[in-house]
Amino acid sequence: MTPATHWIVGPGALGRLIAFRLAGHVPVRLVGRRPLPGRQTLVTPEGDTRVQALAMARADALPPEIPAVVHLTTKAHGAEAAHAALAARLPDGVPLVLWQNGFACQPRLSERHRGPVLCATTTEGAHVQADDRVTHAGHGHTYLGTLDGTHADLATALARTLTAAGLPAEAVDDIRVRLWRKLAVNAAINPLVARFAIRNGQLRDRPFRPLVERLIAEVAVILAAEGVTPPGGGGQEGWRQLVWQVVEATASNRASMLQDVLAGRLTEHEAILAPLLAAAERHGLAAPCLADHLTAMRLRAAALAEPPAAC
Ligand code: KPL
Repeated sequence: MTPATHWIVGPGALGRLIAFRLAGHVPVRLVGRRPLPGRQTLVTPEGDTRVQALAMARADALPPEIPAVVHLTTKAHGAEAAHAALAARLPDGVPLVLWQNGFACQPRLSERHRGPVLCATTTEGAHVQADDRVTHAGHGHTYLGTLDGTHADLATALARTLTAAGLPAEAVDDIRVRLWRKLAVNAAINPLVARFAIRNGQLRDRPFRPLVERLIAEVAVILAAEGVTPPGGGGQEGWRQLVWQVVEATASNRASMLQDVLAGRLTEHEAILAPLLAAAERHGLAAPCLADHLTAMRLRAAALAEPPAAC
């Protein structure tokens, strides 16, 4: 890959982690709606502290350069607006990498963007500590590919660049399945922990365990109808094993959706639950537990959007 600038649009925890790691290898520019300090600190999973100057730009004041790649690292619900704000500025052919959870913006932006669109799914863990400080909480793995399996060379080159920068990555030809698998895990865990304000490990106990099992059962039937193979190829048992494995591995964590709720932010319910319910409807399947969670999360989102009552 030529060493032209990688734009990273969405300087949250993941965006800043990617920018920080890539910066020693390729030119990077962080693009956001508001200015952030140019000197950024990264706390590594090993507990080391690294300080680095990162080039920044405001989304409404972009420099006149043509990026080699645009990484979109906003939350899922911000991705399409962030892309729309940039699209007119980009010549045809600039590759876009979508780092969002769920399966909502990926098919839409793959249609709309005038260049190759890679989707990424990652288990890298990061959280923001301050405007100038991000913690890389745990090493993970990233898979990259286009939804239609094209542009394998581009995916391989980008995976190499990320790997060399300390973010192990692999080009795959089944990213659609991998995105749905992550979505399945998120759908079985996140709405419950967000609504009941519990850590992931508490799902193992009553009264939550049967609620997780019901969600897994609904997800398994929907994804079987969608032709998304469970991990290990093992039907509903494959989904159960995957979800409970993740609950175990993240037992002491507060899931991203709970963190969003606690911080008063919009959650990613539309990107995670709505695609499952749309698939259920396409296949004539009932999914009452998923529907109940989506309704509850939509009510919360509507309340967030309401102006405070005058008093
Ligand atoms: O990805 C996650 C999240 O926090 O969003 C896990 C911990 C796997 C739960 O779905």
